[in-house]
Amino acid sequence: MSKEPLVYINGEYYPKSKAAVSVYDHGFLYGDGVFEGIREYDGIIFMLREHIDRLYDSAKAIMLEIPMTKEEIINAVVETLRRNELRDAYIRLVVTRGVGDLGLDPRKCKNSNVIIITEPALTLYSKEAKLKGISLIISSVRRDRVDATTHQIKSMNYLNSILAKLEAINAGADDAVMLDDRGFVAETTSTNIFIVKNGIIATPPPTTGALPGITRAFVMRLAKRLGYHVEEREITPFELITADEVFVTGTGAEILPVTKIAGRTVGDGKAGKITLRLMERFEKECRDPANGVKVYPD
Ligand code: PXG
Repeated sequence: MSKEPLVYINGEYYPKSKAAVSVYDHGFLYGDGVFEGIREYDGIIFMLREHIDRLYDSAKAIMLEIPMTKEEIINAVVETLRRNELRDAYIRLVVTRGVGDLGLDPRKCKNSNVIIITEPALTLYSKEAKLKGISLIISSVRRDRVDATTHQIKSMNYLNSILAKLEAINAGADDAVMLDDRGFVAETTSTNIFIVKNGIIATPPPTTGALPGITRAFVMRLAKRLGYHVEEREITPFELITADEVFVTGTGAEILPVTKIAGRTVGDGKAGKITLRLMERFEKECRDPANGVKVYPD
């Protein structure tokens, strides 16, 4: 039998089958907690510091104290990967409010729980599937407002996204675009979205309630370095449907072309030129030690 993966919980390592938190944890009872999804490519944890910064920002927004320094968390992520001997992994870092009573008062939760799960990286999409692109519906479920449970906070409450995902599944599409409460494009259920029109790249701002994605920020910088004009601005559903190219970005998805939106074919129905160029560059950049934290010494 192959060795069971180890899961980090509050400084201890537990075999996967024994890794558990209490049913009184407010993360379970109320979705009261924050998380990050992170990728390791060839022994490099891509953009780890940026993910940790965002974790602390999310925690600050919900007044959740993380009982470790950023450096301690980085070391714990590195150690978990080493113990599991992983070079290409998906990392789920979760901080929950911890055990409380059945009321929702967070003051009853004295100790937050810090959990690090690492798994071999799944290839979500084959190369052909990636090039074929994905189909999106435009969901009737609006992204939560910035003055409510905005996705600027990467919290454990994903029902807003899950409702839209269910709608996509029921419609036979791969995923759903979510609009903000004014009707502007925000993002998909778990990726940021970009359009290309006449060679100019645009993506919606976080004021739509979209998560300020780490991949999004990286791709914006990369595109600028390659000489493209990149705008962060409001995008209407009309602009989305009539774009030359559309692609989504995320830790799991990386960069994925979108070839169908709400039944309309995007561009010529294939991955666009600029999208392909960014995908190609991204594949190299995510393995560059300059863009992450090394897990193993040379
Ligand atoms: N928007 C939302 C709502 C997200 O949850 C992104 C955008 C992309 O952000 P990053 O920082 O990953 O570029 C996310 C990502 C997964 C997965 O398996 C990803 C997320 C949540 C759950 C699963 O890719 N968040």
